[in-house]
Amino acid sequence: MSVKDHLSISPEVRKALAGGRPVVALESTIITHGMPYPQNLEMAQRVEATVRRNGAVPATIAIMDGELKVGVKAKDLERLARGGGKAAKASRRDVAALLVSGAMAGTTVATTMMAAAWAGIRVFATGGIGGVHRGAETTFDISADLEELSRTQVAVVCAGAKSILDIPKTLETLETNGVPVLGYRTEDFPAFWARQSGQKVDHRIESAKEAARVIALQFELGMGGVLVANPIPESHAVDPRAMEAWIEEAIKGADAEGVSRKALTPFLLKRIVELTRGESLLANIALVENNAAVAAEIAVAMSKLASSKLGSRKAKLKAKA
Ligand code: PSU
Ligand code: MN
Repeated sequence: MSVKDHLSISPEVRKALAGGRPVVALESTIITHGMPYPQNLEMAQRVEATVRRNGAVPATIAIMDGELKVGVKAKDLERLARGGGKAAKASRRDVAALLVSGAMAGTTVATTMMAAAWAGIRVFATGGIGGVHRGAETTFDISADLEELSRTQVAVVCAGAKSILDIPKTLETLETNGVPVLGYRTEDFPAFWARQSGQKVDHRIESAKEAARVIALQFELGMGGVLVANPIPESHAVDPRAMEAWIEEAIKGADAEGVSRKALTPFLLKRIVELTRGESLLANIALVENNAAVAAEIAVAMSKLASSKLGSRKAKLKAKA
């Protein structure tokens, strides 16, 4: 049995992959733990439509009914969104246990990357990645997303990392792990709700085609994942100074209530939505959609690149014969 036998890939995604057509993976923790119902469902549906509008097939990944699903059906998307409150949050280490228990779970960035790579999907869109939490020097709370990026050949398009994290330490860990950080039309590493974090990216890229070339080469060289950092649209960015005050308040609340470990990110996100009276939620939805569009463009460029390489290899063989 191969690892692929443990995936339940939808017919549409399977067909697209077999034909070398562009596919974009989407995570589901953002649905189950990142946003309230019904905004989470609306976001998930809109993001899938955005991927399609930009020429790729969406593959939302989740664990349900004892299956690791790659490309969930419309009905299952609704179950995930409605049942979010009761769903588990599946990190890499939870997958086997959840498949045995049959529990419903949203997959984190780390787990979605792993499943995407197993299925043969190379591009993935999310909101923001997990990272090194503030105070990690005492709590050791560093997201499994960073380790996964170091070993799994998937390009993750995100709006940087949330400023609830320690962004310099997050970037430092990505460097240690050998993960290239590409700024999409920016030199600044974005901070999720804000377009800039004050930290620089390693490499600025100007187009989806340029991103596709870097990603394809990184994978040909046998290296791990790539992070594409795409800033939130200007129209939805939140003032970083106001944000910082709300973040500090949310972190204080988590400390006071003793919230830690895997519950911490969902707690902070929820609290910040309350403190910003929904402004952070609107921003979150806008940036995920923006990332989905760029991810689809990159997936299209990667599939063109692969077919032109295949074409020139065939032409060379023909010339030899
Ligand atoms: N970004 C969002 N909303 C989210 C998350 C990221 O805009 O809900 C989720 C992602 O699934 C990410 C996870 O992988 O939070 C990180 O959790 P932790 O810090 O526990 O690793
Ligand atoms: Mn954590």
